Amino acid sequence: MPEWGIYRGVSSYEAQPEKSAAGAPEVVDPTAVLKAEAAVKADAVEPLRSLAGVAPGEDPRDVLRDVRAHLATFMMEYKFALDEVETKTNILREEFELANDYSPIEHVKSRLKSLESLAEKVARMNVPSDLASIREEIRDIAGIRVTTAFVEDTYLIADMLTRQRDLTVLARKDYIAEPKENGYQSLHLVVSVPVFLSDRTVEVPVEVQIRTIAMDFWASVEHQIYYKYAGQVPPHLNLTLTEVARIAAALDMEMGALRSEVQSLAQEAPQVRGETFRPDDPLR
Ligand code: 0O2
Repeated sequence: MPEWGIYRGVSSYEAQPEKSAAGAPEVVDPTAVLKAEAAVKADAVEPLRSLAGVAPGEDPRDVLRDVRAHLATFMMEYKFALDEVETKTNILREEFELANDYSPIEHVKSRLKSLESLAEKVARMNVPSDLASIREEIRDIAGIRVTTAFVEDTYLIADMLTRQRDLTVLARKDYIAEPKENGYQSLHLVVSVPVFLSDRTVEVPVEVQIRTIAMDFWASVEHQIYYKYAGQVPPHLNLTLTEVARIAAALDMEMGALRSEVQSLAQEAPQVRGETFRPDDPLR
């Protein structure tokens, strides 16, 4: 059994793996994609045939074409799901901007996991080598990250999204209420979104990460350091990162308190708003 594989012929969640003539599911080792690609490029098909797991008589170029087609279908559904959730966040953002000239959403970024990163995660998590298991167990193939200015806006966005009837919340992890040991803070949701294709509707999971600009700044620097040291970050840098996370959390708290104070001042003395606090002010 290869480390991870795709069943040839599977193109939807419901589809069952095609059976080979012998009755066993026909599995293609996805590493064969890379190896067959190398073989095709190097024009050295014969020596690499067994390495690539290509049966005698089978041309690696055909295997490559076949595997690529199925992976493309697999990833396409995630791309469409990502488009759906991205559209939903953009609608919220634009609606807020039109109505208030202010949006709780600062930035929206989305990404599809690369094949390499997916293969690494499948191997690390020991996920069985079929697409159905990968779909079931890896739920961040499609990911969207929303950044906000204030902590309370992270919850506001999460509520507005999860109230939408076509989204189903599959998981929620609140690393803001309970930060990770290293200081990581973020609100994570896994939502399932229906994707309407020409011949079927599929429910596709999308991971949504919502966090403040300060939390996002910390996470992106920590991510770079983590990768630079391949996970073996020197202890003194880890200590500094934890300390900086504490400072970022304190900044978020201070900014939140400042906004609350300004809001209550504006309510108590609406005349103050004339010049200083416009109704479209983010501190409103
Ligand atoms: P990438 O490159 O963003 O795709 P799992 O999703 O199964 O790996 P878990 O613990 O169930 O693991 O998911 P969790 O805790 O919700 O975290 C998933 C994602 O959150 C990670 O995805 C990161 O994007 C982010 N994340 C979690 N912890 C940290 C952290 O300590 N530092 C930073 N910078 N980001 C974090 P990937 O797949 O690891 O990476």
